[in-house]
Amino acid sequence: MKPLEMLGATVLGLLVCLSSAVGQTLEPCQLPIAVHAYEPLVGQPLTDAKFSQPAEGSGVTNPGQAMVATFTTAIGPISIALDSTSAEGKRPDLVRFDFGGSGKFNDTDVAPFKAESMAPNYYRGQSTPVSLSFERDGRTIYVSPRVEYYKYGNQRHASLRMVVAGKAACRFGDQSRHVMVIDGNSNLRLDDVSQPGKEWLGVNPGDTLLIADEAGSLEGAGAQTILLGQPFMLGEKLYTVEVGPDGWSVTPKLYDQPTGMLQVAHERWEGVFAGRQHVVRLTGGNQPQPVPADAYAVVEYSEYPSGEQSKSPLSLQVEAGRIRPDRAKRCEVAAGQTAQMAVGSPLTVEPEVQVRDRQVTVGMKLADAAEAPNQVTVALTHAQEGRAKPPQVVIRDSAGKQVHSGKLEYG
Ligand SMILES: [Ca+2]
Repeated sequence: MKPLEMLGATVLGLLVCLSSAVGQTLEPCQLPIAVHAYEPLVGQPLTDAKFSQPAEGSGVTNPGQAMVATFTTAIGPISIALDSTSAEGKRPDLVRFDFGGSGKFNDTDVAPFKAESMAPNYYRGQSTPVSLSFERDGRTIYVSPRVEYYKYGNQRHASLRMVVAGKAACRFGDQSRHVMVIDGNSNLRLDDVSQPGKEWLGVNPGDTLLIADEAGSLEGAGAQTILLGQPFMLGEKLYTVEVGPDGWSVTPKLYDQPTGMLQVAHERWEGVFAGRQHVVRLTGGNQPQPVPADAYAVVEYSEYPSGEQSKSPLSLQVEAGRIRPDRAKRCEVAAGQTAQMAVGSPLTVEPEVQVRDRQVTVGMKLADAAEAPNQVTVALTHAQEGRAKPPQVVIRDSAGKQVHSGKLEYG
């Protein structure tokens, strides 16, 4: 699974609400939106760049040095040119975007490109965020593209990340809610449902669905951030949304597949759980939550202090390690039943001591309640400082006398 990605971009989408589950026809909407850094969403850049020299008359400034990279997206190819502002430039300092994928960069949008690391045989950098738009199939698509590029000897690698989102007002039974779909897999469509990993436990990320609270806020305590296709509760009923075949329209629906309840017995947590067919992203407390009937394994999980401790900067992170899906420990959620998933605290600490001659090495293995230390990595994380302070170790002899004390170091 990719590391959690922060999505930060100013985007605008067009999402049309066609009808509700109870048959009301809604006004189409087209709203400008700003997507702030929603955490933690699953996202991934396009990395399938095919490189080529710029064609004759392609519009680059520095045809001798410039390099064109073309990516495949669901709406056709998109090309970028790593170019420079001066015809004599030795390194790229400019990215040109060709959203039509024709390899022509005359009068196209540009973004500054900054070097992050340079050596005689090595170069790495990324573009500065800019807000751009282009026309496709009669629709204006707003993007904030980010390009990363490195060249090592003759090897090149480029990635392109473009976050687009669409927002709509939808009617769910007797409730009106704004919803927003965020393109979590950078393919410029908003209809991708996340799938469980096939080879390794994890998620092939799709798109993310945000449901605003009653006040219209997508960030308020009553707002929900889930994965597209996942059911969600509104006014005692389970709904989902379906995105139309054009990838840009959404229809609310009552969720009619078998569901059970998943309970995690902690007060503040969030997690992504992969079943055999479904993937869910849940944010919760002690209350059971509705999920499609399936057998779920933990992909990632964060737990936060609650009550008086809630301002503590420490949190507990659990991530699935490399394990085949058929060997993963799973929590079976049967239709109509509630299942308890053991995950997170309490942690167990297992010292690992190696003695070689007069040298003693002390290690520590952390495991969470899933009792599967071979399947997960567990970390205590400090909100500002990253990793929590390393633990102190005191070694005593059989009489209880302290013979050594020290601090463990992160390996
Ligand atoms: Ca998508």
